[in-house]
Amino acid sequence: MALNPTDLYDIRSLLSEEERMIQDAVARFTDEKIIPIIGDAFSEGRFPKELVPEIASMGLLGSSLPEKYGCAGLNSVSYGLICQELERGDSGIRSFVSVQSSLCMYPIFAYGSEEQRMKYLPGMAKGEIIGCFGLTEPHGGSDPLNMKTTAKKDGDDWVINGAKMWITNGNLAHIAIVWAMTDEGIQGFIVEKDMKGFAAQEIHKKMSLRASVTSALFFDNIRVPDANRLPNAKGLKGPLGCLTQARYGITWGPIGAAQACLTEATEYCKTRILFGRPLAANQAIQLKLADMARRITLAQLLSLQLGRLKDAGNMQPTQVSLAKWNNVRMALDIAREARDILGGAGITTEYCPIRHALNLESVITYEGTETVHQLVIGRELTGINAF
Ligand code: TGC
Ligand code: FAD
Repeated sequence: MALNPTDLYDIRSLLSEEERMIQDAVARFTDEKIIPIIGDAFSEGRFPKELVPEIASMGLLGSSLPEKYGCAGLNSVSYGLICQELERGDSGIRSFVSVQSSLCMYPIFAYGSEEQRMKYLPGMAKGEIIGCFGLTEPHGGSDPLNMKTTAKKDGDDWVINGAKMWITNGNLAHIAIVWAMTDEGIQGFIVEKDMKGFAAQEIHKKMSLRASVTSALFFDNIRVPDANRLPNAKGLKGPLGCLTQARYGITWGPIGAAQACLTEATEYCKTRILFGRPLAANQAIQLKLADMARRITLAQLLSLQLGRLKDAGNMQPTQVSLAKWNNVRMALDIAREARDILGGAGITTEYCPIRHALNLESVITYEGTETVHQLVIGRELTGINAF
């Protein structure tokens, strides 16, 4: 029986029937709705907002949260498969879903009051309320404890001042989860875009994640009622807990990007005739394709085991760091290699590798840079904090 080139170890056989159905549904959506438009959207620097209603109606927003809040109540492996299939289309679409689900809906669910959950989550699941997550600041994202944005209590309100940088969905968002330093350490606030003193400014000239909105946020004496403070998050572990959820999904996403690049490079070199034979008949090319398949297989096994650990309630942040580092590095290397195999044709968005390679330059930086994740593992091994 012929093996599936993008699933050489038949990882699919380890999935439940429900997980396979979800993967197939999202794969169809990617093939039919994302892939036909994404090259142009990327070239135009446009987030394809028209896809949001269908993404929402498929239950892909906050998919792991309970049905009580209008969500699909899926397990973590299903969320991972959603990320994988969406990122096979484009990292920007997966980013939209990651931010909405893991960085905005998750903190409201995990740290919010029941009133906050009922107020925001059903609308967010429907895609009617879009969120963004403001942690990174202009002076250095790797060290979020050095936060300059402040929230000062004033009567029943909080007054927030400061700025955030590189915020996905910033100009699309109706609400922002804003992390600010208070007298009791870092706390999270649900800031609504209509609150006086809030401004979002889109960041242009990006060469990466062009089909995604990235913004700077500014807070000028915004008055936020105490009812909009997340009551159950104090200290850096509040935002880091959200990052663990998002980083988990990001371990899966780049597998999809790498699969798309392997598929495109393989098809191309089977029909490209050079020196009287298909490019694919050269050992040097086959070695590259084989290496891609090997690295994709290892990444698939890492993410699946991580997902099973997460569903069993046993996943540790260091394990997420290892998979985020490995899988994004794997995909970035594969996208660059696939681009090379396509020769000159590889530099246009007619083919996917350059778009994926450029996108993965962001993915390797956001949600903790590669170095940050390496240092997390180093600290786990040695017990010495080298940050
Ligand atoms: P440390 O002071 O040791 O820890 C503080 C508290 O947090 C706990 N903790 C975690 N909890 C959950 N998940 C994690 N990953 C956690 N890591 C630490 C820790 O146990 C402690 O709890 P407690 O009870 O003792 O207070 O902080 P640290 O030394 O671990 O942090 C250092 C470092 C560098 C790892 C951290 O600052 C870091 O991760 N920096 C990178 C920042 C980052 O990733 N920013 C991402 C911004 S959001 C984004 O990029 C979105 S892109 C989305 C998209 O478009 O898809
Ligand atoms: P810096 O922290 O300044 O790091 C610069 C370099 O120094 C990196 O190579 C880093 O690895 C290295 N470095 C840092 N510390 C050390 C050390 N101790 N030892 C050795 N090397 C070190 N943030 C949000 O809050 N919300 C979002 O929605 C969001 N979306 C994003 C979307 C995009 C497209 C991008 C590019 C970024 C996004 N970010 C977001 C920000 C992202 O999380 C940060 O870019 C990231 O955390 C790195 O921060 P920085 O860019 O300030 O780099």
